[in-house]
Amino acid sequence: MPLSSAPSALNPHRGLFIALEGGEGAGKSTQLATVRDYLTEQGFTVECTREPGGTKLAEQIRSVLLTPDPDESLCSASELLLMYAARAQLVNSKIKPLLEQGVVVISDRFDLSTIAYQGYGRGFSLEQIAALRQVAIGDFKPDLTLLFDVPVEVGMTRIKKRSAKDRIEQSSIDFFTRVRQGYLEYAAQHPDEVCVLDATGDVATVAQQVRALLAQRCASLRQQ
Ligand code: T5A
Repeated sequence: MPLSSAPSALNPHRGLFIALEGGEGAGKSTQLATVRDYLTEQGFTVECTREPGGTKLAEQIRSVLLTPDPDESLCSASELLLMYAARAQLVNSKIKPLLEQGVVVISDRFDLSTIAYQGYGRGFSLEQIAALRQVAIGDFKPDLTLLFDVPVEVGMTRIKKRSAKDRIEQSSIDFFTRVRQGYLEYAAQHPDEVCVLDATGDVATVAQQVRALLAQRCASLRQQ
């Protein structure tokens, strides 16, 4: 069943776009299943995607972004530009067409990751990021963003058992501390766009918070 929310000024589509955000090991990918299952149970047609990636070409860009290369390091400007190249591809070739069909699209990360990682983390200004965003996706933005927040050390402990870290996961604790600060500052400034969830509890406890939040938000979105 397509979601019956009215087209908004920013997303002139009939579907709904939900982004999941958070630092490394925050549990986004784990909770994506909770969001998908809850909305499917409510009768919505749901598609999941991820960033960077989500289409054949964007997945190729993801590989360039995340695969460590001992011979040549990717400079920060290339990293930023490639994030937006992947995003433009995903939004235009996949997300917008799905929304036009009334599908609910859930993305594991979206534009707020760029503000947190490339902005607060790498040091690009929010004005530089806004200019690139405008080129890549115009005014397109999620209808709802769920920010899974955990202290950096908690997230790092969760991903420690991974055999190999990707290129960005190899960054310093200081970098991830700035990323978390970026997420929390943006959320505090945009409470209508971003819902912050305390993701330090176990998987079941966080899932319970997610379902409660969605129950509340779906009711209000249906009334729009
Ligand atoms: N990036 C991305 C940018 O720099 N700029 C951008 O614009 C974009 C879009 C993507 C990388 O790219 C960067 C950010 C990232 O560094 P990725 O592989 O997609 O790389 O990595 P992440 O999205 O960071 O995925 P992670 O797996 O690291 O984090 P998740 O998805 O938040 O965590 P999840 O669910 O995989 O869980 C991690 C571990 O913790 C356990 C899980 O079982 C798993 O083992 N776990 C819990 N343990 C205890 N309690 C809980 N509540 C738990 N929830 C999960």
